[in-house]
Amino acid sequence: MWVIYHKDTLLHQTVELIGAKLIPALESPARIEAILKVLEEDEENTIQYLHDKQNPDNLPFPKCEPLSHDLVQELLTKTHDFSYLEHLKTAHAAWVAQGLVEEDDCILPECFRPPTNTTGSRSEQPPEDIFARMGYYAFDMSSGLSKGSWKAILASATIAVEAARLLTVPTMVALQSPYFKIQNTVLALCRPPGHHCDTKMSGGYCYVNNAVLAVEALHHYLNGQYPGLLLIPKVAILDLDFHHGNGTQDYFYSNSAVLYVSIHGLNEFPYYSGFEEETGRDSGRGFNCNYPIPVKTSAEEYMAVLKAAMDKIQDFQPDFLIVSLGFDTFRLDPLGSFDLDTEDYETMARCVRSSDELRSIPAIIMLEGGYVFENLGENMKSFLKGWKG
Ligand code: SP5
Ligand code: ZN
Repeated sequence: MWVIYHKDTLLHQTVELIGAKLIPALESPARIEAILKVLEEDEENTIQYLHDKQNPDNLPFPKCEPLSHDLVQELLTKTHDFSYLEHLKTAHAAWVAQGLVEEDDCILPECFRPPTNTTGSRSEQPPEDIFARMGYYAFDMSSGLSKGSWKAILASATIAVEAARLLTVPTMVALQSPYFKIQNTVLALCRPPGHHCDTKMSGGYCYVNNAVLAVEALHHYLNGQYPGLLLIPKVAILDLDFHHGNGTQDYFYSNSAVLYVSIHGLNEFPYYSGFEEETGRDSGRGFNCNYPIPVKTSAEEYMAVLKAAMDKIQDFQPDFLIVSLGFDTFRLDPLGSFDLDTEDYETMARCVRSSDELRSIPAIIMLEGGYVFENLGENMKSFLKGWKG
Protein backbone atom coordinates (compact mmCIF):
# COMPACT_ATOMS: atom_id res chain seq x y z
CA MET A 1 0.00 0.00 0.00
CA TRP A 2 1.21 3.46 -0.82
CA VAL A 3 0.96 5.57 2.31
CA ILE A 4 1.41 9.32 2.37
CA TYR A 5 2.61 11.00 5.52
CA HIS A 6 3.95 14.39 6.51
CA LYS A 7 5.47 15.04 9.92
CA ASP A 8 3.95 18.53 10.11
CA THR A 9 0.56 16.91 10.68
CA LEU A 10 1.78 16.38 14.26
CA LEU A 11 2.18 20.10 14.94
CA HIS A 12 -1.50 20.81 15.59
CA GLN A 13 -2.38 20.35 19.25
CA THR A 14 -5.45 21.86 20.87
CA VAL A 15 -7.90 21.71 23.72
CA GLU A 16 -11.65 21.29 23.41
CA LEU A 17 -14.80 21.67 25.40
CA ILE A 18 -16.61 18.37 25.88
CA GLY A 19 -19.63 18.48 28.10
CA ALA A 20 -18.60 21.39 30.33
CA LYS A 21 -14.96 20.35 30.57
CA LEU A 22 -11.96 21.78 28.83
CA ILE A 23 -9.67 18.87 27.97
CA PRO A 24 -6.75 18.15 25.61
CA ALA A 25 -8.45 17.52 22.26
CA LEU A 26 -9.16 13.86 21.56
CA GLU A 27 -8.00 14.54 18.03
CA SER A 28 -4.30 14.32 18.94
CA PRO A 29 -0.93 13.81 17.22
CA ALA A 30 -0.73 10.43 19.00
CA ARG A 31 -3.38 9.16 16.57
CA ILE A 32 -1.13 9.53 13.55
CA GLU A 33 1.94 8.32 15.38
CA ALA A 34 0.09 5.15 16.38
CA ILE A 35 -1.08 4.42 12.84
CA LEU A 36 2.27 5.22 11.27
CA LYS A 37 4.08 2.93 13.69
CA VAL A 38 1.98 -0.07 12.70
CA LEU A 39 2.22 0.73 8.99
CA GLU A 40 6.00 1.07 9.20
CA GLU A 41 6.28 -2.41 10.68
CA ASP A 42 4.83 -3.99 7.54
CA GLU A 43 7.34 -3.95 4.73
CA GLU A 44 4.59 -4.34 2.16
CA ASN A 45 3.77 -0.70 2.78
CA THR A 46 5.59 1.99 0.88
CA ILE A 47 5.50 5.08 2.99
CA GLN A 48 6.11 8.33 1.27
CA TYR A 49 7.41 10.86 3.75
CA LEU A 50 6.49 14.13 2.10
CA HIS A 51 8.80 16.09 4.36
CA ASP A 52 11.80 14.00 3.36
CA LYS A 53 13.25 16.46 0.92
CA GLN A 54 16.75 15.01 1.35
CA ASN A 55 15.92 11.58 0.10
CA PRO A 56 13.71 11.70 -2.98
CA ASP A 57 15.25 8.51 -4.35
CA ASN A 58 13.40 6.15 -2.10
CA LEU A 59 10.22 6.65 -4.08
CA PRO A 60 8.82 3.64 -5.89
CA PHE A 61 7.10 5.80 -8.48
CA PRO A 62 8.42 8.41 -10.87
CA LYS A 63 8.46 11.97 -9.71
CA CYS A 64 7.14 13.07 -13.08
CA GLU A 65 5.38 16.17 -11.83
CA PRO A 66 6.44 17.06 -8.32
CA LEU A 67 3.72 18.40 -6.13
CA SER A 68 4.11 22.12 -5.76
CA HIS A 69 3.25 24.14 -2.75
CA ASP A 70 1.68 26.68 -5.10
CA LEU A 71 -0.74 24.08 -6.39
CA VAL A 72 -1.95 23.27 -2.89
CA GLN A 73 -2.49 27.00 -2.29
CA GLU A 74 -4.30 27.33 -5.60
CA LEU A 75 -6.62 24.42 -4.87
CA LEU A 76 -7.21 25.67 -1.34
CA THR A 77 -8.26 29.12 -2.53
CA LYS A 78 -10.40 27.58 -5.23
CA THR A 79 -12.34 25.50 -2.73
CA HIS A 80 -12.34 27.60 0.45
CA ASP A 81 -13.10 31.21 1.31
CA PHE A 82 -9.97 33.34 1.06
CA SER A 83 -10.52 35.35 4.25
CA TYR A 84 -11.24 32.13 6.12
CA LEU A 85 -7.90 30.69 5.03
CA GLU A 86 -6.18 33.92 6.06
CA HIS A 87 -7.86 33.63 9.42
CA LEU A 88 -6.64 30.06 9.93
CA LYS A 89 -3.16 31.15 9.00
CA THR A 90 -2.92 34.27 11.16
CA ALA A 91 -5.37 34.08 14.07
CA HIS A 92 -3.13 32.37 16.59
CA ALA A 93 -0.21 34.72 16.04
CA ALA A 94 -2.56 37.70 16.19
CA TRP A 95 -3.91 36.64 19.59
CA VAL A 96 -0.35 36.19 20.86
CA ALA A 97 0.69 39.58 19.45
CA GLN A 98 -2.19 41.27 21.26
CA GLY A 99 -1.27 39.56 24.51
CA LEU A 100 -4.52 37.56 24.66
CA VAL A 101 -2.70 34.24 25.09
CA GLU A 102 0.77 32.79 25.47
CA GLU A 103 2.42 31.28 22.43
CA ASP A 104 1.86 27.71 23.62
CA ASP A 105 -1.79 28.25 24.39
CA CYS A 106 -4.58 27.19 22.10
CA ILE A 107 -7.27 29.65 21.05
CA LEU A 108 -11.00 28.88 20.96
CA PRO A 109 -14.16 30.60 19.75
CA GLU A 110 -16.21 32.53 22.24
CA CYS A 111 -19.31 33.80 20.44
CA PHE A 112 -20.89 32.32 17.33
CA ARG A 113 -22.91 34.23 14.75
CA PRO A 114 -26.55 33.43 15.46
CA PRO A 115 -28.19 32.17 12.27
CA THR A 116 -31.33 34.10 13.19
CA ASN A 117 -29.49 37.40 13.01
CA THR A 118 -30.85 38.84 9.78
CA THR A 119 -30.47 42.51 10.59
CA GLY A 120 -28.25 43.31 7.67
CA SER A 121 -24.98 43.22 5.87
CA ARG A 122 -22.77 44.09 8.83
CA SER A 123 -23.64 40.89 10.66
CA GLU A 124 -22.75 38.93 7.53
CA GLN A 125 -19.21 40.26 7.56
CA PRO A 126 -16.33 38.89 9.61
CA PRO A 127 -15.91 41.07 12.70
CA GLU A 128 -12.85 43.31 12.93
CA ASP A 129 -12.03 42.06 16.38
CA ILE A 130 -9.62 39.13 16.17
CA PHE A 131 -11.05 37.62 19.33
CA ALA A 132 -14.55 37.63 17.82
CA ARG A 133 -13.41 36.26 14.49
CA MET A 134 -12.80 32.81 15.96
CA GLY A 135 -16.55 32.36 16.37
CA TYR A 136 -17.37 33.74 12.94
CA TYR A 137 -15.27 31.08 11.27
CA ALA A 138 -16.29 28.08 13.40
CA PHE A 139 -19.42 26.17 14.31
CA ASP A 140 -18.29 24.42 17.48
CA MET A 141 -15.77 24.36 20.32
CA SER A 142 -13.69 21.51 18.87
CA SER A 143 -11.91 23.70 16.40
CA GLY A 144 -9.24 25.55 18.31
CA LEU A 145 -6.00 26.74 16.83
CA SER A 146 -2.51 26.24 18.23
CA LYS A 147 0.81 27.66 17.16
CA GLY A 148 1.44 24.81 14.73
CA SER A 149 -2.09 24.38 13.43
CA TRP A 150 -1.73 26.12 10.09
CA LYS A 151 1.36 24.10 9.19
CA ALA A 152 -0.51 20.92 10.05
CA ILE A 153 -3.60 22.00 8.10
CA LEU A 154 -1.39 22.70 5.10
CA ALA A 155 0.38 19.37 5.47
CA SER A 156 -2.95 17.55 5.65
CA ALA A 157 -4.13 19.36 2.51
CA THR A 158 -0.86 18.53 0.77
CA ILE A 159 -1.30 14.84 1.57
CA ALA A 160 -4.77 14.90 -0.01
CA VAL A 161 -3.47 16.56 -3.17
CA GLU A 162 -0.50 14.22 -3.40
CA ALA A 163 -2.82 11.23 -3.08
CA ALA A 164 -4.75 12.49 -6.10
CA ARG A 165 -1.51 13.00 -8.01
CA LEU A 166 -0.34 9.47 -7.34
CA LEU A 167 -3.59 8.03 -8.64
CA THR A 168 -3.29 9.99 -11.84
CA VAL A 169 0.44 9.61 -12.63
CA PRO A 170 0.48 9.32 -16.41
CA THR A 171 0.69 5.67 -17.21
CA MET A 172 3.27 5.93 -19.99
CA VAL A 173 5.73 7.77 -17.80
CA ALA A 174 5.01 5.48 -14.93
CA LEU A 175 5.75 2.34 -16.92
CA GLN A 176 9.29 3.54 -17.58
CA SER A 177 10.11 3.31 -13.91
CA PRO A 178 11.74 0.05 -12.88
CA TYR A 179 10.13 0.43 -9.48
CA PHE A 180 6.67 0.87 -10.79
CA LYS A 181 4.09 -1.63 -9.79
CA ILE A 182 0.52 -0.82 -10.58
CA GLN A 183 -1.36 0.16 -7.47
CA ASN A 184 -4.83 1.46 -7.38
CA THR A 185 -4.99 2.68 -3.81
CA VAL A 186 -3.28 5.44 -1.88
CA LEU A 187 -3.66 5.82 1.86
CA ALA A 188 -3.64 9.49 2.85
CA LEU A 189 -2.72 9.97 6.51
CA CYS A 190 -4.44 13.32 6.77
CA ARG A 191 -4.54 15.20 10.06
CA PRO A 192 -6.39 17.34 10.97
CA PRO A 193 -9.38 15.60 9.39
CA GLY A 194 -11.65 17.42 6.95
CA HIS A 195 -15.17 16.15 6.44
CA HIS A 196 -16.97 18.55 8.82
CA CYS A 197 -15.44 21.63 7.23
CA ASP A 198 -17.35 23.58 4.61
CA THR A 199 -15.81 26.39 2.61
CA LYS A 200 -15.56 28.88 5.47
CA MET A 201 -16.15 27.25 8.81
CA SER A 202 -14.15 24.89 10.96
CA GLY A 203 -15.75 22.42 13.32
CA GLY A 204 -15.54 18.84 14.54
CA TYR A 205 -11.70 19.04 14.48
CA CYS A 206 -11.79 19.96 10.76
CA TYR A 207 -10.33 23.12 9.19
CA VAL A 208 -9.97 22.38 5.51
CA ASN A 209 -11.95 19.75 3.63
CA ASN A 210 -9.35 17.25 2.44
CA ALA A 211 -11.81 15.13 0.43
CA VAL A 212 -12.96 18.23 -1.45
CA LEU A 213 -9.33 19.08 -2.18
CA ALA A 214 -8.64 15.57 -3.43
CA VAL A 215 -11.54 15.80 -5.89
CA GLU A 216 -10.31 19.16 -7.18
CA ALA A 217 -6.80 17.76 -7.43
CA LEU A 218 -8.04 14.81 -9.49
CA HIS A 219 -9.63 17.31 -11.88
CA HIS A 220 -6.41 19.30 -12.01
CA TYR A 221 -4.14 16.34 -12.75
CA LEU A 222 -6.44 14.66 -15.25
CA ASN A 223 -6.90 17.81 -17.24
CA GLY A 224 -3.20 18.62 -17.12
CA GLN A 225 -2.54 15.21 -18.63
CA TYR A 226 -4.94 15.60 -21.52
CA PRO A 227 -4.92 19.29 -22.41
CA GLY A 228 -7.71 20.34 -24.72
CA LEU A 229 -10.14 17.87 -23.29
CA LEU A 230 -12.22 18.72 -20.28
CA LEU A 231 -12.40 15.56 -18.28
CA ILE A 232 -14.88 15.51 -15.45
CA PRO A 233 -14.29 12.25 -13.63
CA LYS A 234 -17.09 10.66 -11.66
CA VAL A 235 -16.03 10.45 -8.04
CA ALA A 236 -17.78 8.51 -5.30
CA ILE A 237 -17.08 9.52 -1.72
CA LEU A 238 -17.83 6.83 0.83
CA ASP A 239 -17.83 8.37 4.30
CA LEU A 240 -17.34 5.70 6.96
CA ASP A 241 -16.54 7.99 9.87
CA PHE A 242 -18.98 7.67 12.79
CA HIS A 243 -20.09 11.25 12.15
CA HIS A 244 -21.88 12.66 9.14
CA GLY A 245 -19.55 14.57 6.83
CA ASN A 246 -21.65 17.70 6.62
CA GLY A 247 -18.91 19.74 4.92
CA THR A 248 -18.32 17.23 2.14
CA GLN A 249 -22.03 16.73 1.57
CA ASP A 250 -22.55 20.47 1.40
CA TYR A 251 -19.79 21.07 -1.12
CA PHE A 252 -21.06 18.54 -3.63
CA TYR A 253 -24.77 18.82 -2.92
CA SER A 254 -25.67 20.15 -6.38
CA ASN A 255 -23.07 18.13 -8.23
CA SER A 256 -24.02 15.03 -10.23
CA ALA A 257 -20.40 14.07 -10.91
CA VAL A 258 -19.74 13.43 -7.23
CA LEU A 259 -21.78 10.86 -5.34
CA TYR A 260 -21.59 11.32 -1.57
CA VAL A 261 -22.59 8.29 0.51
CA SER A 262 -22.34 8.31 4.28
CA ILE A 263 -23.04 5.80 7.06
CA HIS A 264 -23.12 7.48 10.46
CA GLY A 265 -24.69 7.66 13.91
CA LEU A 266 -28.31 8.75 13.97
CA ASN A 267 -28.93 11.98 15.92
CA GLU A 268 -25.25 12.37 16.69
CA PHE A 269 -22.78 15.19 16.03
CA PRO A 270 -22.97 17.33 13.84
CA TYR A 271 -26.68 16.99 14.66
CA TYR A 272 -28.16 19.21 11.91
CA SER A 273 -27.42 17.12 8.83
CA GLY A 274 -27.10 13.54 7.72
CA PHE A 275 -30.77 12.69 7.35
CA GLU A 276 -32.08 10.29 4.76
CA GLU A 277 -34.15 12.92 3.01
CA GLU A 278 -31.01 14.87 2.09
CA THR A 279 -30.63 13.50 -1.41
CA GLY A 280 -29.08 16.40 -3.31
CA ARG A 281 -30.25 19.58 -5.01
CA ASP A 282 -30.86 20.61 -8.64
CA SER A 283 -28.74 18.49 -10.95
CA GLY A 284 -27.18 16.89 -7.88
CA ARG A 285 -30.50 15.34 -6.91
CA GLY A 286 -30.06 11.62 -6.34
CA PHE A 287 -26.31 11.97 -5.84
CA ASN A 288 -26.31 12.29 -2.07
CA CYS A 289 -27.15 9.35 0.09
CA ASN A 290 -27.25 9.22 3.87
CA TYR A 291 -27.55 6.11 6.02
CA PRO A 292 -28.04 7.27 9.61
CA ILE A 293 -28.00 4.24 11.90
CA PRO A 294 -28.82 3.97 15.60
CA VAL A 295 -26.48 3.62 18.56
CA LYS A 296 -25.25 0.13 19.44
CA THR A 297 -25.48 -1.01 15.85
CA SER A 298 -23.81 -4.40 15.60
CA ALA A 299 -21.21 -5.41 13.03
CA GLU A 300 -23.79 -7.55 11.23
CA GLU A 301 -26.29 -4.72 10.94
CA TYR A 302 -23.55 -2.32 9.90
CA MET A 303 -22.35 -4.59 7.08
CA ALA A 304 -25.88 -4.92 5.71
CA VAL A 305 -26.07 -1.13 5.42
CA LEU A 306 -22.60 -0.98 3.91
CA LYS A 307 -23.64 -3.54 1.31
CA ALA A 308 -26.54 -1.31 0.26
CA ALA A 309 -24.19 1.68 0.12
CA MET A 310 -21.75 -0.24 -2.07
CA ASP A 311 -24.53 -1.25 -4.46
CA LYS A 312 -25.38 2.42 -4.81
CA ILE A 313 -21.73 3.24 -5.53
CA GLN A 314 -21.33 0.43 -8.01
CA ASP A 315 -24.42 1.59 -9.91
CA PHE A 316 -22.88 5.06 -10.17
CA GLN A 317 -19.82 3.58 -11.95
CA PRO A 318 -17.30 6.01 -10.53
CA ASP A 319 -13.87 6.66 -12.04
CA PHE A 320 -12.46 7.25 -8.55
CA LEU A 321 -13.40 6.37 -5.01
CA ILE A 322 -12.52 8.37 -1.92
CA VAL A 323 -13.10 6.60 1.37
CA SER A 324 -13.39 9.08 4.23
CA LEU A 325 -12.33 6.61 6.87
CA GLY A 326 -12.94 7.22 10.57
CA PHE A 327 -12.26 4.68 13.27
CA ASP A 328 -14.65 6.34 15.69
CA THR A 329 -17.04 3.51 14.76
CA PHE A 330 -14.84 1.34 17.03
CA ARG A 331 -16.69 -0.08 20.06
CA LEU A 332 -14.42 1.72 22.56
CA ASP A 333 -14.42 5.10 20.90
CA PRO A 334 -15.39 7.92 23.27
CA LEU A 335 -17.22 9.77 20.48
CA GLY A 336 -18.93 6.84 18.79
CA SER A 337 -21.49 4.27 19.82
CA PHE A 338 -21.33 1.47 17.27
CA ASP A 339 -20.24 -1.99 18.25
CA LEU A 340 -17.43 -2.65 15.78
CA ASP A 341 -14.32 -4.51 16.82
CA THR A 342 -10.88 -4.67 15.23
CA GLU A 343 -11.63 -7.66 12.96
CA ASP A 344 -14.79 -5.98 11.69
CA TYR A 345 -12.67 -3.44 9.80
CA GLU A 346 -11.37 -6.28 7.68
CA THR A 347 -14.93 -7.31 6.85
CA MET A 348 -15.79 -3.69 6.18
CA ALA A 349 -12.99 -3.26 3.66
CA ARG A 350 -13.81 -6.57 1.99
CA CYS A 351 -17.32 -5.31 1.49
CA VAL A 352 -16.03 -2.09 -0.09
CA ARG A 353 -14.01 -4.27 -2.48
CA SER A 354 -16.56 -7.03 -2.92
CA SER A 355 -16.71 -7.15 -6.73
CA ASP A 356 -14.25 -6.97 -9.62
CA GLU A 357 -15.83 -3.71 -10.58
CA LEU A 358 -15.39 -2.17 -7.15
CA ARG A 359 -11.82 -3.44 -6.83
CA SER A 360 -10.86 -1.85 -10.11
CA ILE A 361 -11.74 1.70 -9.02
CA PRO A 362 -8.64 3.76 -8.18
CA ALA A 363 -9.11 4.84 -4.60
CA ILE A 364 -7.88 7.17 -1.93
CA ILE A 365 -8.35 5.98 1.62
CA MET A 366 -8.37 9.21 3.58
CA LEU A 367 -8.17 9.41 7.34
CA GLU A 368 -10.91 11.29 9.18
CA GLY A 369 -11.67 10.58 12.89
CA GLY A 370 -11.07 7.77 15.40
CA TYR A 371 -9.87 8.53 18.90
CA VAL A 372 -8.75 5.38 20.72
CA PHE A 373 -5.16 5.78 19.64
CA GLU A 374 -4.15 2.55 21.41
CA ASN A 375 -6.23 0.59 18.86
CA LEU A 376 -5.93 2.79 15.81
CA GLY A 377 -2.92 1.01 14.34
CA GLU A 378 -4.48 -2.43 14.62
CA ASN A 379 -7.79 -1.18 13.27
CA MET A 380 -6.08 0.34 10.25
CA LYS A 381 -4.07 -2.84 9.73
CA SER A 382 -7.26 -4.87 9.81
CA PHE A 383 -8.94 -2.55 7.30
CA LEU A 384 -5.98 -2.76 4.92
CA LYS A 385 -5.94 -6.56 5.19
CA GLY A 386 -9.54 -6.68 4.04
CA TRP A 387 -8.83 -4.10 1.35
CA LYS A 388 -6.07 -6.17 -0.18
CA GLY A 389 -8.34 -9.22 -0.04
C1 SP5 B 1 -13.64 14.14 12.49
C2 SP5 B 1 -14.53 13.81 13.66
O1 SP5 B 1 -14.69 12.64 13.98
N1 SP5 B 1 -15.05 14.80 14.36
C3 SP5 B 1 -15.94 14.58 15.44
C4 SP5 B 1 -16.05 15.71 16.38
C5 SP5 B 1 -17.07 15.48 17.42
N2 SP5 B 1 -17.05 16.47 18.42
C6 SP5 B 1 -18.17 16.59 19.28
C7 SP5 B 1 -18.37 15.42 20.15
C8 SP5 B 1 -19.53 15.60 21.07
C9 SP5 B 1 -19.74 14.35 21.81
N3 SP5 B 1 -20.93 14.41 22.55
C10 SP5 B 1 -21.42 13.12 22.91
C11 SP5 B 1 -22.89 13.09 22.90
C12 SP5 B 1 -23.36 11.72 22.56
N4 SP5 B 1 -24.78 11.69 22.40
ZN1 ZN C 1 -15.98 11.29 13.42
